[in-house]
Amino acid sequence: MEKKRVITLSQFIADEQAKFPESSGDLSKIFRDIKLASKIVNRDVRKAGLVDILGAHGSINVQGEEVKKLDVLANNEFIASIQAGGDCCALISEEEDYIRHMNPDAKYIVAIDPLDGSSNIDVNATIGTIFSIYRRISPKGSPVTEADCLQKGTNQVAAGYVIYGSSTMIVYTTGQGVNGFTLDVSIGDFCLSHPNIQIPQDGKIYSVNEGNFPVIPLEVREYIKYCKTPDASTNRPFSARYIGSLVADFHRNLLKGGIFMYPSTETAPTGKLRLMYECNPMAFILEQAGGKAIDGVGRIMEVEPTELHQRVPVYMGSTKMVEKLETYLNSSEAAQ
Ligand code: AHM
Ligand code: MG
Repeated sequence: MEKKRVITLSQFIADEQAKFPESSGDLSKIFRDIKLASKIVNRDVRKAGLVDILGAHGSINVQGEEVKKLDVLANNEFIASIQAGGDCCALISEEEDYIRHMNPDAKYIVAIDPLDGSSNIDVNATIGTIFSIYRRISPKGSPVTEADCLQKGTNQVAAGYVIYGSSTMIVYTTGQGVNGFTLDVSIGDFCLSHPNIQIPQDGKIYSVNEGNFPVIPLEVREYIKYCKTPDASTNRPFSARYIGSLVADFHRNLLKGGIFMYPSTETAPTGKLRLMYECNPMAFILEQAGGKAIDGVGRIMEVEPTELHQRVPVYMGSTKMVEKLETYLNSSEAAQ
């Protein structure tokens, strides 16, 4: 039997870059840096359950170093790797209050959520890293400005996530479709396992924190009731699946079809998830995979960012499911 050729992430990126002979290769180098950091974070995540052996956060480990929380550690690893690579002029992170300035002569900006869903670490559930890459607006060599870092999602050059699940994967887009690579630990490399991912146009999974049901908008409550109402012709009731870890919930819905919702609540009128680190990258991936991502009014990627840690309500997934939700969001009956 003919052996299937393994395509590694680095090979894939090199092949893609070769299609654009005028490209500088800087973006590929940022991917190299993200790949390296994600392998280190993967190693640390896999050791998370050994906290009693290796030491709890704040304690001193056998090397005499302070044991850091995994999300702080992940933040440090991604920053160190991207900074050392030298192809990024600034980085913004969910873990940091301010813009981190890097090489002023570089042209790319990275936005990152180094370890999303970190409350799931203690219970051994899937977590992830989410990233997106923008081209700076200001000229190279000048100081990076807030406007460089606060660009609309439509300006993303690339976006992706790393999922630390039963296996570790990188899923990313550069605007030419979405591809997924699984880490083969025996060779220490990510190999193409999910070429050209397309989200099913329709699905029967809805993902939402239903504990918030009484405090979310009436229109969304009505849509959730629709998801639960039996109707054989539309495969209802749908299944509720909610891990509480965006990357895990998103990845499942991307492969199987479904809708993920984090609406506004009475105490969090703009929802919980961050535009720059969570919603925009996922929206870019989804649209590239044939899905849809909205904030309840319009396209997520059209939202004008006003601050680094801005939150937005988000509804995203299979196009037909999001469109069905929109009929509720736009219905005047529900609003009364
Ligand atoms: P985090 O950035 O503090 O980890 O929070 C983000 C996480 C997402 O992964 C997940 O979708 C959401 O919070 C779950 O929130 P909730 O527990 O309110 O349902
Ligand atoms: Mg997060």
